[in-house]
Amino acid sequence: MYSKTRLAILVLLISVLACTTSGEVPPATETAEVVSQSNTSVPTEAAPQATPIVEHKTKPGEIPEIQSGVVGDQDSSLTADQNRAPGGDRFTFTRFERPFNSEAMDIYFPAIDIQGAIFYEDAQWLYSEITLKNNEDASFVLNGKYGFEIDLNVDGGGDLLVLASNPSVNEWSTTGVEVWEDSNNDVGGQTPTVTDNVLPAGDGFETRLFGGSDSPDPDLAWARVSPNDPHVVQIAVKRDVLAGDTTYLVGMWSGTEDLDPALFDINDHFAHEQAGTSMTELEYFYPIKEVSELDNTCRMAVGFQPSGNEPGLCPLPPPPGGNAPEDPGCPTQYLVCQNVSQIAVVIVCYCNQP
Ligand SMILES: [Ca+2]
Ligand SMILES: [Ca+2]
Ligand SMILES: [Ca+2]
Ligand SMILES: [Ca+2]
Repeated sequence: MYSKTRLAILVLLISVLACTTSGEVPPATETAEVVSQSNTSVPTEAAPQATPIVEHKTKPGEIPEIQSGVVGDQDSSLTADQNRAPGGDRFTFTRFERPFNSEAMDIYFPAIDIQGAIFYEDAQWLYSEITLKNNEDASFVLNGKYGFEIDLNVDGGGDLLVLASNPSVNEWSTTGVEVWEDSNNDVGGQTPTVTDNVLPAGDGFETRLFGGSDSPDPDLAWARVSPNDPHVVQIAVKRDVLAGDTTYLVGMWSGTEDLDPALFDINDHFAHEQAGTSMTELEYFYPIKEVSELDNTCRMAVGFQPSGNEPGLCPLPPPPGGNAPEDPGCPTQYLVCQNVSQIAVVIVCYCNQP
């Protein structure tokens, strides 16, 4: 009675440990540049609430050439005219595919429909590059929140959340960028990445490390619209947030109001009946209700070779001639993988589990 579920998954391509070079980023003591947070280089004369000038000492450069991870995600435009997602919305496993309005699901939001993402590292920064749906509409704007969640100790519970709201310019900017931490370790509840039976009263990501007026480091995180593609948002955060860790999981998010640091894990904060689903196959829960206008991806392993059992991990492709490792999110018999690149081995796995 169920139709096919497709989890579009790309797999870690190349693990790049903190790499290279000596001269990429000038030391903080050199040539401090002053950048207004409001992107106005000259304060206007009659601005009663002028944005404070923030002295920035370091900001990200160009995206590194070598990626540390790549992930795909469902394209909900394919079934948007049927007021449903094509797959990938598995609430109990913290997987969302619902770039639609609540209840009616008759408004599709291409600007929050993640198509794929790439993660990069260099000596000073972590970068995510999230591609939203190009709907061939000249009025397209990135008017949502975009970000990534880092699970440092690979236990399934997110530890850091980087969010950028309404990125609008092609220059790196700190405007609208926030970094949140789960200091008391309650994100994920008792069983991280899986809905808890008893909803815990957690406070999600409760500690804001960046984005307020009191940020200790005014250069911690940045975002911009890709200079090459208006459907792509690029976000950078200093790798200082990792506190020296080099092995972690990272997953991507987009959304509007429900992409709220205080609501994590969203599938512990809401019951499935409250949240609904975007998939008509799950008729008891369809349509989406209190959790809407939201999309995310599975998690990439960065800095290590995953075993396949890491919580929230994108399904691994089977080794040549072999079977894929058991994955509770996608039993082996439902895993379909293919190479989608002409120039490299880029394996995409779909989960056809009903
Ligand atoms: Ca998704
Ligand atoms: Ca999507
Ligand atoms: Ca964790
Ligand atoms: Ca917390």
